[in-house]
Amino acid sequence: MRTFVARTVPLFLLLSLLASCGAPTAATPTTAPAAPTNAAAPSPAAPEPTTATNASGAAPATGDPIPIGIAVAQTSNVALFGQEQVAGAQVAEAYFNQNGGVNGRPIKVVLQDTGGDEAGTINAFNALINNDKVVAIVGPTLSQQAFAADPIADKAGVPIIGPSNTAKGIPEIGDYIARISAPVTAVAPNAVKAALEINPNIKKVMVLFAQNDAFSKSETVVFQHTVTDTFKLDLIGVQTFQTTDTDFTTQATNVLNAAPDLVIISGLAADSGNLVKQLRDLGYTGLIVGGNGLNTPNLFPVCKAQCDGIIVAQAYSYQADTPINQDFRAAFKAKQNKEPGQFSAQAFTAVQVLVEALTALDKTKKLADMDLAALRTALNKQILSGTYITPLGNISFTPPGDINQQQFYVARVKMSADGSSGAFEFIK
Ligand code: 1QQ
Repeated sequence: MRTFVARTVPLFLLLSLLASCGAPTAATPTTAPAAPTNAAAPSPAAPEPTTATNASGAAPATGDPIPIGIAVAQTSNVALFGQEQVAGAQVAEAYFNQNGGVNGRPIKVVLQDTGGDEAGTINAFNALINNDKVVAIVGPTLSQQAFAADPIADKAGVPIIGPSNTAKGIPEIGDYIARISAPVTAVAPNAVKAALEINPNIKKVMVLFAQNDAFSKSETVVFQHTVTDTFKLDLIGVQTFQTTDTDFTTQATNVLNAAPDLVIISGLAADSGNLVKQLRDLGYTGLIVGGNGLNTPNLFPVCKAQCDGIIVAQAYSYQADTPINQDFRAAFKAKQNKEPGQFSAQAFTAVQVLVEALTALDKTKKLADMDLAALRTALNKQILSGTYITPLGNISFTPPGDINQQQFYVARVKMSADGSSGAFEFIK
């Protein structure tokens, strides 16, 4: 059976169809099994056949699944981000398969754990490329890992979509490397601007960054430039740490002695969370801007109540009022019981780009008629030429493979008084 899928079925449409059919309201959106089989029985909430074939309808995908690699950190401290990415990719798999997959054929996300370092990423890439024979890879989690592993995929002619690699120079690694994670230059300055709106009296700024991490080094350059050149503030000190550090007494003491009005941190979640906690414990009361490494709710158990008030720029808001985001948000909440964060939305978007590029490609050149190498090359070209309506907004790619994205946000961490729960509250 071949089903032509013009568009995916927005969940709100499905829900209103169900309501008009008199079916029970689907409070819990149905999700397809990871890899539907040919025996796929219609799910209880599936629309009647007459409505399933309407202009925007599609039957759940069936047949031989198309393997898409997901190489992110499922273990180590970097899994604070990677867990969110796995969740986003799995929601995408279920959602797009439920909505017709790739012209009726399902996708299958194949997970390979990179761990937190470069060697693990290279192993994961090699396994996906050579053993799992994926058509493309979504990954890795860190820019630090991407600089080591992406050249291997590029050489093998396997398209990479970086879901969270924001350092300068990622798309330039090679022709097969693209990203849907907006670069630090596009995102980071928004947080400094928001801090100045909260406290227009900010004069003295102190910057800290993880010197063993490529993203943190790239982001701090942007933050420092924003402080001195864009806003003409006084950069009174720059301090370094390691992503493996747990004791930040030296840095926190130096900050307290310098008495800045604003502290800006570029690091990963565990280290930055501990740094924030120790800064607050020692008595720092000024504003704190965190970079992309503080952009996960998995930060909250690290600094607990002391996370309160951290300002973080975002490339995604779960409140974005578009049909695809409403669908994603509902599907994510049904599965995870919480609002999706940026890393989940970006992983979903990376899978979406692949599904839509594969769908477009299959219409011009049958996927089944290409060998794997030809398919990977044609897919890479297709990825770069498309435009996509995603939870991140309407996106496309620059010729080197960087994302064109319009909309950015700023959030502030709001913690409960006892520090047991928290949320990103959007202020822009
Ligand atoms: C990078 C990042 C990290 C914070 C992603 C988790 O932006 O490594 O580029």
